[in-house]
Amino acid sequence: MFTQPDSQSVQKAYEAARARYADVGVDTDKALHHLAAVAVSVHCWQGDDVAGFEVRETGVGSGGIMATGNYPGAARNGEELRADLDKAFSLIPGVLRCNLHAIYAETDGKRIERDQLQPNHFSAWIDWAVKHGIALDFNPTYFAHPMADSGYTLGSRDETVRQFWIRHGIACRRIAEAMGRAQNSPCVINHWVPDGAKDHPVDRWGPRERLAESLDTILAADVDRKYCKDSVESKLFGIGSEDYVVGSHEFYMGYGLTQGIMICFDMGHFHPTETISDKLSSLMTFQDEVLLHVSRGVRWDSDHVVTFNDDVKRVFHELVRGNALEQTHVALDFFDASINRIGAWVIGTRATLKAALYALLEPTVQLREMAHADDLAGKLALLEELKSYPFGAVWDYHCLKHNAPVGPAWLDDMYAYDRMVIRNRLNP
Ligand code: RNT
Ligand code: ZN
Repeated sequence: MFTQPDSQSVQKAYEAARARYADVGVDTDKALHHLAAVAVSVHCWQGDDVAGFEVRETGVGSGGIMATGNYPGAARNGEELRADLDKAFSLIPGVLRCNLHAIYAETDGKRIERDQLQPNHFSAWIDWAVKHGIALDFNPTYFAHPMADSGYTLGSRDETVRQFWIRHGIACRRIAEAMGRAQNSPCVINHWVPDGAKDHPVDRWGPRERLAESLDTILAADVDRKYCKDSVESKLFGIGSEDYVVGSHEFYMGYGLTQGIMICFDMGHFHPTETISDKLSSLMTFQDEVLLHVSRGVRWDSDHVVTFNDDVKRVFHELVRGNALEQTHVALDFFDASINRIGAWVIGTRATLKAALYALLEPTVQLREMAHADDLAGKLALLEELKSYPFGAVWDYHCLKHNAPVGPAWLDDMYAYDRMVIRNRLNP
């Protein structure tokens, strides 16, 4: 349906764009070189609506996150999910990482409790990743489990529950360490717990004390931090935790900064008019690295598919302006079950990379000089003019160079895969 432009015209458009950008002091080749080093961590859970492969009884609560929609053909096992990821990755330019959750363990049909998970339950993932040269990241799954049904895990008053989740956290750090060793680079492991209350908790203090204590125990386990890099993720509210979330932004800022643990900012986890772009320079005045969950909040939902919007652009502008892109781990976190899931991945990842490139094409030095000279109208005017610069030609060239489809040509791959693979999952 959509034809790919021929490479010569992509190349020619790029050359014209390169000249336009050079006029304002921007080196597009250099920007593309930087972009190629941004390895976005693509979340496996968009591929099956955060269901996972666990052998477990039905009727388990979601733990405050929920994918809505019923687009057919969600991946049902590791092979299908990896095949879907392969397809999506082939439609995205550049090097990517893959982000897994503990519920994606492959246990040969056996029921293995989460506190008993081991690196070998992820060997198919590790083999796949090594074969494709993809680094893995990891997440303990502290939700969607009978032990999380009270709404509390690491902050629970019930010692049996709390200890179970502590053991899970430690088991997951060992798995992350094994992944890190296999790929010879750190595996980022992000701890997010759903703990909180629907309405009027009388004790907001105890759960926070217990959460801090639980994290202390998990992080004290004997795991090599060269391979396992921990982060903690806050949230404002979730489904069923509207009034109170134990792991709030302030809680984890305090915890991460005092304990030397990385902070994860999820773009959908703040007040509707609050964005994370302004938080980066505040946090990074005190800490070198940060993890992003690139996402899009829409009303109550924090996990819509990422688009190339102002919020995401602002995040990358901040990182580029602060020279912090290299210290930033860029991960995606959205799940939409109402659209083709390969499409969701490709849309969101390409949008994120576009935002990174868009920021890298800014004449930051010049803008800063104008601002410092109090030429504020000039600064604003240049920012506005840049919006109609031939950014698309530079992006297209990047796709071409990395053997990814240029423009909407990737949709034909998505449709074909949908017809041949996804729809067939309904009548095996
Ligand atoms: C939940 C957090 C968390 C999850 C994933 C699945 O609100 O954003 O990051 O979305 O771990
Ligand atoms: Zn998140």
